[in-house]
Amino acid sequence: MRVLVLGADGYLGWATSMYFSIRGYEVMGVDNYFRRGAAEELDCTALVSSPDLDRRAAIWKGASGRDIHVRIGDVTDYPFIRGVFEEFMPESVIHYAEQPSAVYSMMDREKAALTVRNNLLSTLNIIYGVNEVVPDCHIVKLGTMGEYGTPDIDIEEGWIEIEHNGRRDRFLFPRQASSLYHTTKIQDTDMLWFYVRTWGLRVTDLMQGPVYGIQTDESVLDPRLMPNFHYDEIFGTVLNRFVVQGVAGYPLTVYGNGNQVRGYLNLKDTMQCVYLSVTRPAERGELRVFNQMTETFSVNELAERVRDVGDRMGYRVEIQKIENPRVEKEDHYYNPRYTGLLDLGLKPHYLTDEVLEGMFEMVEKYRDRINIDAIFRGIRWR
Ligand code: USQ
Repeated sequence: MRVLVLGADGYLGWATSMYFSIRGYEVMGVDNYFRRGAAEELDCTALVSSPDLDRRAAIWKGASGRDIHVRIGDVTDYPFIRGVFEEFMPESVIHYAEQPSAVYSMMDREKAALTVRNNLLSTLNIIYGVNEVVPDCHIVKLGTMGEYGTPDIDIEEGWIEIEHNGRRDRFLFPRQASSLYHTTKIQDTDMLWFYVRTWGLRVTDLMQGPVYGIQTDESVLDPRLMPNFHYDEIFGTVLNRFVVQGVAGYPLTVYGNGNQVRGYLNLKDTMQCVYLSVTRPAERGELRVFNQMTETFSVNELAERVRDVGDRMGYRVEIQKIENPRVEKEDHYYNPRYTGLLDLGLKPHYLTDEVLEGMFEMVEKYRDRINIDAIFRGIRWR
């Protein structure tokens, strides 16, 4: 089976490419190196410097004996991506080709415009490419739990039945994001749902929470295959940041009162979830939605876990509550349903102390590369 991974240079994209490749899939990875370039420009490169995709594919071939085909180009360039569809004729396309950072999208007008243009046009071009070239191809789209925001009711898995004035219908669950980036993901979902209804595409939307982790079962084969792990304020997710802060002796940056709750998952579980979605595709004319997370934590709980494990390992980890640079609810109800992927067979890797210890050990190996100045600059939402 042919799987096209768009955004293959990213934290999730490269790990996903190897995950499918080792399982016998023919994989083509596409990227325009947007995040690499932006991270260089903003002086916040990843903890581990990873070779470009062509070189990583060659290292992967040496380590596993398998090929990952690479094409460098921009998914917002329609002739380019249509050409990729014609050449590779994928049966599944995994869409990670988006500007992935909430913080980046809130920095200034240019970055807001880039986020809108990149995320919406890439999604539109994939929809057109699939419909014109491979209409049966299954689109697996990385959405985000942040699309739902933090409503004062239980969060259902994508859909909700509403009874109104004695009649019932099923709708996408209401969404109200707290960054422009998250808002573009809502718009992506709306666009996909429109074309599912209109053209009968098959789509799975994975509403993913913040991911943590630095290794997968494939990346252990060679350190040059590691995911590009960000710990900076712009591209790093909170738990990855906290572990690096713990190693660097930088007080953990808890925003506001730290009661914000999100649904988290291990990078290894992202691989499983995407794989399960590809192997059990949505039907034609179906928008299937899964909430992709395995457990919930408040920021305070994460900080305390990192401090306790770090202290036991001989680090002196402090927690510092700082004024929240974001506009988000700090005290809120949070009760999402996330049973769909478990029903498909997901076997979660929960956040144990051993997992945190493993992260500390990996980060320790690269501590000389930690750029303290990238950890917190205080980029404000308003
Ligand atoms: N936070 C802190 N201190 C920090 C960094 C973050 O307290 O140093 C807090 C944030 O205020 C937020 C929570 O931790 O309440 C999560 O923040 P995050 O930076 O880990 O996650 P977020 O910006 O929401 O975005 C990340 C990924 C994005 C993905 C999203 C899933 O960058 O691509 O879509 O997680 S979710 O949050 O469920 O929407």
